[in-house]
Amino acid sequence: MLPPWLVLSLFPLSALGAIDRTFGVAPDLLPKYAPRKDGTWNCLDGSKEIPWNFVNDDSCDCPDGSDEPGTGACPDTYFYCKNEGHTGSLIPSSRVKDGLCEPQCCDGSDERQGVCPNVCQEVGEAHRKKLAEELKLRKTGSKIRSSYITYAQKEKKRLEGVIENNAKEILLREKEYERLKDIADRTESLSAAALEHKQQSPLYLSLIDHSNALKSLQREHNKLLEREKELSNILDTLRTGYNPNYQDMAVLEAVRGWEYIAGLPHINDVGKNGGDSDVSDEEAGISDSSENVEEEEELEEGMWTKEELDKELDDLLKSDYVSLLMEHEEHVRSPVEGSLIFDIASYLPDSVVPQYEDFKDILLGWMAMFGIIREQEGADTSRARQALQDAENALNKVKREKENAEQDIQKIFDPTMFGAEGEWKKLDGTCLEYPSGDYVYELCFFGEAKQKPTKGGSTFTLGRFSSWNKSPEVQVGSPEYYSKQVYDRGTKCWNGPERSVVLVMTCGTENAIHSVQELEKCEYQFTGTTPALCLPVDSNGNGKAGSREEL
Ligand code: MAN
Repeated sequence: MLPPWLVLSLFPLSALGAIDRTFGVAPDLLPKYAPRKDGTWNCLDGSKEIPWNFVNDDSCDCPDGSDEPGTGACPDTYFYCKNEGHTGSLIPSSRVKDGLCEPQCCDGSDERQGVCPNVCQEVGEAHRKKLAEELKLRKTGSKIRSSYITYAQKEKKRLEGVIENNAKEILLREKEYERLKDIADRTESLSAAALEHKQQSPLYLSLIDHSNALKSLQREHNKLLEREKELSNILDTLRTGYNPNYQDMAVLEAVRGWEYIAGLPHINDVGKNGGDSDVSDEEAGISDSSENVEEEEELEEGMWTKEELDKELDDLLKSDYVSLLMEHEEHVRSPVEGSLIFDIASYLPDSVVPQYEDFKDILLGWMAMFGIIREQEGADTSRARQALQDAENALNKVKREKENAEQDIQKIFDPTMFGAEGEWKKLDGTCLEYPSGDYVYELCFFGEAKQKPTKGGSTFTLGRFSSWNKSPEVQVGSPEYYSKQVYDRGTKCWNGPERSVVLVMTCGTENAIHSVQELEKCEYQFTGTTPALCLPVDSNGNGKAGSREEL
């Protein structure tokens, strides 16, 4: 015979008729489910006092239904399943004792005894396994994400370097631009006659003579080089091809002489050691004969080396001598027009020079009109202008580069672009593909999405990156914000909207698209994974604030 205490513990209270008044109460409300000393209890909304034994008696007494947490007798309330071995959950009271096993109540407590089995151990186990796998994925993914952040920081440093160099280059190029502008302005303000006069300067004429002489020397030098090459070939052929048995002293002398000049071994000694009668060009030292004789000679100060001559002489000969003449003028501050009227400016304070120049132009205009002086003819300014234009283009190019680098830096840590930590910058321009049906879908992060037919036909643009998750309730910079990207303004659909894509992403160790669906006509949804969404996991295995579990 079993002792009475054991009999009691083998049967649930309800089976014995004893009612558990706190059955179905969520843990946070448990402290409120206790009777007063006089055996009464207040409904949770405080609207009514009822006897404690009215709680869970399967009859609804409280207006807020709080007296029936475990029976489902009151509508619009919630029942709490403890789900021991897994995690507890709330279900609507309407689903209590409806004869159906709720997946949220794995312990079967929402139904009468014996209706639903308690499967919480298995469900809990599977759930914990899934969580562990997800955690592992998050850990691996977050390491990749960290490398993305490091990349963004390096990219920032690189761009800062670009900006610094550009700033220096801009200063230099601005000076160069001013210098060339001055030359171009001065060239333009010269009359053709005045320019002709200047070009009669002995210094200029001598410079032109030097230039012409250099050009002629260069031409003669090139001819001689050609000639030397041909002669070397003839002598090389003679050296390797003559017959020493004929004892022709004139030939031998010529061969010996050539070998001395070209720094070659005597041909009869070549190949003796190997005993091979066929002498290759390499063995005979023919291929580099010209270099053998070159000895390092000391150059006088300012003289050019052979390499400099090869590389820089052409550029020197292309110099704009008229511009040089103008610069020379500026340098020595010689009179501009050979008349006091053109010279006065150099004696005036800077502040009155502009007014003086205006006055001078008007005066010269009048003098030309009355035939006192000849009308100014445009000097040949095209080269000076071209040089100025080139300098301006080069300056603008560096300025644009600097501006772009500045904008790029801004974007790297902009939460509406590459994230507050710059974690998305690494993916800028990374393209993913996904084949589906008759198309291959392509999406380049922060660029363009495309639909490329595999059986011919034209590719459709599905849109360009326009924003992250646009929902007004989603906070900028939150993980949910970065879980969606919108690409819009694609090719217009026949009788429909412009094509667009919403890319829905979750944390994963790879950047990949996993599905493509056309939810509405020409409105596509891509799903995918990326490490950029794998937030770091702390030592307790939890994500940082705002991680996926907390969404
Ligand atoms: C093309 C594709 C389809 C789209 C139709 C709409 O065939 O872009 O995805 O539904 O056009 O006409």
